[in-house]
Amino acid sequence: MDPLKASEYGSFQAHVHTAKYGAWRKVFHGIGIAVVTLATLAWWTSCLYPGAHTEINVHSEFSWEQITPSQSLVYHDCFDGFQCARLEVPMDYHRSDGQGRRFAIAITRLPAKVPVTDARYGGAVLTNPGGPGGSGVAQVLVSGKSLQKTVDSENDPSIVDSESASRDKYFDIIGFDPRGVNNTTPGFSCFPHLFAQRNWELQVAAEGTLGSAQDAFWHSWARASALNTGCSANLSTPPQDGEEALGEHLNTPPVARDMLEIVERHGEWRAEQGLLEQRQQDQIHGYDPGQSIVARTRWQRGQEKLLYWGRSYGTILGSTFATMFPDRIHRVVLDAVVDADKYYFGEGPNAVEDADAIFDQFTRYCNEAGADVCPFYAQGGPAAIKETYLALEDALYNRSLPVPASATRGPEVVTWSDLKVVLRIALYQPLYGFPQLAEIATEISQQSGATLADYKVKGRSPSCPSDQCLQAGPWSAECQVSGHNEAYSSTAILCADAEYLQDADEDEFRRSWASLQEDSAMLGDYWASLLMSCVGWKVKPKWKLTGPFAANTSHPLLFVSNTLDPVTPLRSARKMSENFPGSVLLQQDSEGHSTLAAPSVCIHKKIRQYFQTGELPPPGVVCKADVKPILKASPSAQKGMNAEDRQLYEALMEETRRMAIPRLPL
Ligand SMILES: *[C@@H]1O[C@H](CO)[C@@H](O)[C@H](O)[C@H]1NC(C)=O
Ligand SMILES: *[C@@H]1O[C@H](CO)[C@@H](O)[C@H](O)[C@H]1NC(C)=O
Ligand SMILES: *[C@@H]1O[C@H](CO)[C@@H](O)[C@H](O)[C@H]1NC(C)=O
Ligand SMILES: CC(=O)N[C@H]1CO[C@H](CO)[C@@H](O)[C@@H]1O
Repeated sequence: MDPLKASEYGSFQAHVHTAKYGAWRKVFHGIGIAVVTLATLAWWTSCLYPGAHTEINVHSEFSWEQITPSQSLVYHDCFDGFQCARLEVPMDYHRSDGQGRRFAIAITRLPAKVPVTDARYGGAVLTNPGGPGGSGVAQVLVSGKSLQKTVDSENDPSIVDSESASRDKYFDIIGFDPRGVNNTTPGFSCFPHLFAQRNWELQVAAEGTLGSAQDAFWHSWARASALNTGCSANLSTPPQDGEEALGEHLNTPPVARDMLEIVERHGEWRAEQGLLEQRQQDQIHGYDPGQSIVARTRWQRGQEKLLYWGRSYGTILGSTFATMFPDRIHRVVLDAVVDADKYYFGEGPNAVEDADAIFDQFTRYCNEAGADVCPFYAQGGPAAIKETYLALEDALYNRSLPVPASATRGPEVVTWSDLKVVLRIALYQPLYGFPQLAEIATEISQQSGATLADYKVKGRSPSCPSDQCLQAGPWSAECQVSGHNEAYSSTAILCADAEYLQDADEDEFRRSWASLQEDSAMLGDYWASLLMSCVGWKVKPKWKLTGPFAANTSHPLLFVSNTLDPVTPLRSARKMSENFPGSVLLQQDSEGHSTLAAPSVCIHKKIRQYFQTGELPPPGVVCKADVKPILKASPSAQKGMNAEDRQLYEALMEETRRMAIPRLPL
């Protein structure tokens, strides 16, 4: 398991606005306050109103159970301005009798700014936020508007002239929860109830991550075995003889097939809307002999094509789809590109090969910014800063830091593993994480762990079992709270995709761990802990691909990656692009994970161009990021911006702030 998930530190922003140092803090000021309120609320809500349904109903009337799953897309208003549907798909697409268990895929649509019947309607862009195990529904709720801002025409859709009608495109954004994730049913849990899960997680965190101590290896190994043996046994047991076992159908290829189903059903739905609109127009204006609305909304049955934007693990989903259905590609953006051979089969260089270079950037920026802005500044240049940091890690390794109780929390101990979490966030999201690392490392070097302790505590979410759960008993449906098993969904999907990880024995594991440590002193232990999360997992997926992940697609893919990415190195993007002839790799010159690491108007305008016209940038284009971590936004970058670019920049900056804490590995 990932022993110290970032989610346990979910509300670090809370402290940012009270921090003592540096100009960077202003950038995050606004969101800091919002998160304090949320974190406090969540704590009380979970103990006063146990169970997700109560929590959701406090805020809105909508709950997914209100929707009856169906084999066509039937949308219902939900979440204030969105539409939701539950699409029934077979668990096993290869089952020939048409019987068997089914998933109800949860789908949320942010409607396009024009009706689907409008000539300027561009289609539905499916998204995946990464993970594995990330919720596309949550992504659209949180980031849908920002994604739409990038892909949509920058022109105001309310102004229509003949030129705009043939030029400007506006898109739906559709997020879905993959099998095993969040609102898609049936779900699963590895624990009898949430209370047991939280207790487990506290112990995992207290024991420390791989590399944190001599005995950490066996602690982690034993925990992985205990968790996975039971959980995978549950997942590979069908509810009745002859029925499908959930765990055998959670891997990526069937999810790609689900995407095709969504795309087809969207075509069907669009055609229905077209027919209704045509009838209405005919009534008002007289019969249109050309039936132009029907014509342009027609369902191209069996030929509907995909529009997609996937990040990180979402690029695995995208390249898997492109391999399986190469003639169904219309627009596909793969952002923070994972090497499919490495992910599925463990073949090729380590994912973390560039991670330490990002840490080196931290020392450079900190040095350049100076002591006024970067509290961790040390005289002697970047090398001195690095040395100071490594010495700090070493000191913490043998001596955790005691942190006495404060007005808001109990006593805590701050450990080497805790600092490693802060470091990981810094490497994934430098814009936010570098300043945080500088602040916390400085405090620790002054023998204070208060900020880090606050951070740990605020990220925890204790949970009392609900009355219904207590009555129905452990493992009952009443004790399952959807949306709380993200980390375990992640494991279930990863271990089914990367079957080779299930079989690794101790020696093999120690070898790959050593190789990861060699490639990255900063992130090697963390990555090894992910690989270890499949120890004892025993579920064989039913539908799997052997590769290669490569194809000639009906429209070329657009790959996007950062110059330095901690877990999806540029090298992977180059390789994947070679596997898909005609595709282009667009490079964002920044450090961090995915385009969310830093705003780049240049990148997003290229992505917009691709969605608007299908046109790819020429090979070799490198776009600058508009902001550098620790150093402030480069004034020259923004000076050249017109009003529209400026707006896009603000939206991207907002998005970067929102995504400041990566919860899942990919
Ligand atoms: C921690 O303590 C052990 C045992 O005393 C010692 O061998 C090791 O070098 C120490 N590690 C660090 C990083 O100081
Ligand atoms: C699950 O989906 C709900 C919306 O139904 C969303 O509010 C929540 O954040 C999602 N949970 C996760 C862990 O993504
Ligand atoms: C793509 O098409 C070319 C030309 O027909 C062929 O040589 C190549 O093997 C194809 N690539 C893939 C990945 O299918
Ligand atoms: C849903 C399910 O199958 N739960 C089972 C998981 O494993 C425990 C412990 O073996 C069983 O008691 C549950 O019924």
